[in-house]
Amino acid sequence: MARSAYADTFANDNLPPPEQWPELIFDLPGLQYGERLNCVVELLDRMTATGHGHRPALHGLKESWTYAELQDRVDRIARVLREDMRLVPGNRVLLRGDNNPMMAACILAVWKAGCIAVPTMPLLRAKELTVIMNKARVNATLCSANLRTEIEAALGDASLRGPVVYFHHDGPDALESLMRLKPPGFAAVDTAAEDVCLIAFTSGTTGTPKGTMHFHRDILAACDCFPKYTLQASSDDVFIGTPPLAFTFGLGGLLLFPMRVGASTVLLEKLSPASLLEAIQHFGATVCFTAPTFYRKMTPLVPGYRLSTLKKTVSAGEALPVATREQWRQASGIDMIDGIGSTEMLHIFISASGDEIRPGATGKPVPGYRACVLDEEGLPVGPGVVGRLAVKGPTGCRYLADQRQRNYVANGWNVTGDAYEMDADGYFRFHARTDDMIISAGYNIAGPEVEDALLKHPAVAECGVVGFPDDTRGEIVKAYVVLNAGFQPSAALVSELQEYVKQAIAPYKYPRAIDFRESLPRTGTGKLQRFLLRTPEFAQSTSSAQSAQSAPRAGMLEMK
Ligand code: 3UK
Repeated sequence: MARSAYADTFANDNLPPPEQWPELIFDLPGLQYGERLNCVVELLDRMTATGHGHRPALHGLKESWTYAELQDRVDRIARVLREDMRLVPGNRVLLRGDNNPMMAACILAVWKAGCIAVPTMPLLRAKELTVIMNKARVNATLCSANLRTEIEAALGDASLRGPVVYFHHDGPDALESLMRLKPPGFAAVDTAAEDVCLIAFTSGTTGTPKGTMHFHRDILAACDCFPKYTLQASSDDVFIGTPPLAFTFGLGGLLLFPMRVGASTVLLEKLSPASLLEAIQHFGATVCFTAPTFYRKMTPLVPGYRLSTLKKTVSAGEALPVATREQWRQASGIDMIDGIGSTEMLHIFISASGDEIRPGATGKPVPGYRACVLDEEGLPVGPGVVGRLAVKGPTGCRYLADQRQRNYVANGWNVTGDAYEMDADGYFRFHARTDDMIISAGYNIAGPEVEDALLKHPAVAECGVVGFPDDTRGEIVKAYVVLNAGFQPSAALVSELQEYVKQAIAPYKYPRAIDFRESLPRTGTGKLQRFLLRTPEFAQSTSSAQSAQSAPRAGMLEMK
């Protein structure tokens, strides 16, 4: 391994032992990287060096920066980190901000300064931040002033976690003020390709969050697979979307991928389905990244906007129901690019675009990756058998000091925890998260398949299907349903929905129980919280759909 540039060896010291790493594959010509690599040199400095500096890079609510302007900000922040905050290469910097140009500049500056970014979701509370700070042994924090309350609560005795600098305010100690005092220019630290630059925490529904460690090389490798081969992005593209930069789905889709091809990206916070459509129209966006439920909510609003620039829409985070794909296509004329990615793999590794799309399947391994389905013994199974999805490629899982590394990596394969099936043509079809499979009277039933069927019914806006304890069957299939405007909960509607599912899929899968709700619990990254749907508390909570019709629906990725 090439010499690390890090004076602080914490990250390298806490990598899993080499025998627990996944196998890494670099068999594409575009994935041959040198031993020394700072990804910001490739993503930013190279753009200005090749005459691209005048082109737009980031658009925010109030400002737009060219590549040259972004580079100037990044260099000044890097100086503040090294010269004022006294950080050394290898130190961890906790980052906290909504999606906006300053947050993006901070992430890039941390990398350019040879430090390690630890981005955190804006919705996290002090308790969760403390866990992250302790696990990643954070040395300093850059935080947007509007999010300072939880940081202050988490820091407690601030001296323990090093200096904290706030941006988006105008005091003399603000990051902006410190930046103004700096001379321009900063030479990127000469990091090794295998120096860790990102510790991305999983949104972990259970247990303590896991820190996934990614190298400078991983950042480029993610850019050189999905965006290049599947998305086929170009420098004229204008990216937009909702996932937070602290979630690798958003970091890649809304910052790294556009920069890798010299495109521009729109970074806006607190987007709603209507304001995202408005922003697509206003900025002339061509590529959109968000999660299935957000597309579902945008679909009925599409006719109110001029979206002629929009060419490609990417859906990830959870399975894309066929009904959502069809309705989106009818409304927008665009064939959705579904893709499965994970924090561990950094980004999307199975997907399809254009003529390769097959509704109901996620797609095929993205060039650079390979995938297979494993049985209980860890052996690959043939087409048509449901088993555990396993992938490998140029990126892979390395948890920061975590025993659970052994659960994710087996025999060099990354095992994502998803139940998948490969068909005879090599397309991968999602069934459920492995631990979300419902077992009813001896049958294995995948909740998402039942959700797919229900979502095609005009009354159904959202739904979540889980197993519910039952004395005779072990579990029964239970559906929580959010109704579209104009539909009321009733016993007749329950029977109608049950009948509807029985007509669409094998009748034994129909939901024996249906409960109407005003909204369903989701994570900040847009995932349905199925584990909450399974709790007795949720089952017993009065259906707000019947008692309080006016309660607002919880917005997916609407950071409110
Ligand atoms: C699920 C999907 C079916 C699947 C992510 C794109 O979601 C991301 O990362 P997370 O670590 O979760 C990973 C898990 O989410 N999933 C994601 N996409 C799909 N299931 N179809 C899909 N298209 O269970 C996976 O194991 O939060 C997604 C890019 C970067 C990401 N981090």
